[in-house]
Amino acid sequence: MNSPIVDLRSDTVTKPTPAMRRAMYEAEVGDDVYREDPTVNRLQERAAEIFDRDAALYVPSGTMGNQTAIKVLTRPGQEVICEERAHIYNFEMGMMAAFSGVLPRTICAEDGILNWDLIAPNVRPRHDHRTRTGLIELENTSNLAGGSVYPPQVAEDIVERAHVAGLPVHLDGARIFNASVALGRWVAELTKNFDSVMFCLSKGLGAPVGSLLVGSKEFIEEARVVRKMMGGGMRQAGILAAAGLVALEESPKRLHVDHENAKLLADGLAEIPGIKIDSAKVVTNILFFDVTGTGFSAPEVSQSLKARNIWANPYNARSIRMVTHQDVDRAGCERALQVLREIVGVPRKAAAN
Ligand code: TLP
Repeated sequence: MNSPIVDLRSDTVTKPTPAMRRAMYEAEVGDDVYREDPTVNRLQERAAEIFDRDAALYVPSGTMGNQTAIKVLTRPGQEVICEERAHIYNFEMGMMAAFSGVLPRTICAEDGILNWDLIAPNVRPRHDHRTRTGLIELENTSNLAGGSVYPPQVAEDIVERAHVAGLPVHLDGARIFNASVALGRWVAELTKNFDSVMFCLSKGLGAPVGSLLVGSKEFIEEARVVRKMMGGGMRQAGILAAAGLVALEESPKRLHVDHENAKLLADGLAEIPGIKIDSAKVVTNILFFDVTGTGFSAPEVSQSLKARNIWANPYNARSIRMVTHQDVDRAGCERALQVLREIVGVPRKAAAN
């Protein structure tokens, strides 16, 4: 008999829980472009309350949330400072250039964690010859840096100094609840002075669709216009928002389990000959490991894993990403480790079968 699939490709792959499906079935709906969907309104009010902000806006995806914020907070021809592994730069299809007419100015930082000393030399004030900085963007947790978490004082310091320099700061908080659980701090504390915050319901929180932008009333009103420009006015979206409400209330309580499972994977991987990972750096639900020392490429290992129902994507020729979430349990992670040991423990030819 085939073992069940253990899908470690991303926390985006989760299926709605029975409670979410029930809430979706029972959701009261209306036309959200007229602001008449009571369930969307409730989700937005609840998000604003949890983040201790004036207002929130439901958007179909994290990408739309980030790009909406960039559009509202910048003018064409400006630069956006971000870490070189930032999702807005690498995975949002060049949209900051295509839609907002801005350029990324990327900075490489250890573990994806920027600080003001790294940012300051890259800030370009108004000048007769040089492109001007319009926005600073942080990502917490940092996806491509393996789910790393901003120390709260470092993020606070960046925001404070950016504001002194007259610059807004946007937070890609797709996984801010993972940061909150890892640090034992409320999301409102971790995000308090950012000009805009995007967080996802459809990553670790497990909802099928949707993200939220939170910020001031003025920011959210502008964001509403931009969402409509992008075709993000979703009409009877309460059907989706209902699952989001369940995710927002219930899922943060269980994220520590995903972090424990990621740690279990990281510790197990660190013991497999040829695999390189610093398991001390795995503090949330994402990990990357280098397979070069096994003699196999990352795509080869990924293919062999898939043949045994363990799904994990190669990030490049050398490394593989694994992400834990509500639909993988400890037993699944143990099986992933066992299969990996078998794959890299056999001679190169046999393992490719
Ligand atoms: N991340 C996805 C892929 O796009 C890489 C994943 O599988 O991790 N910000 C961050 C930090 C993200 O990781 C993601 C999605 C987004 C924004 C965009 O969210 P969606 O997919 O809802 O547009």
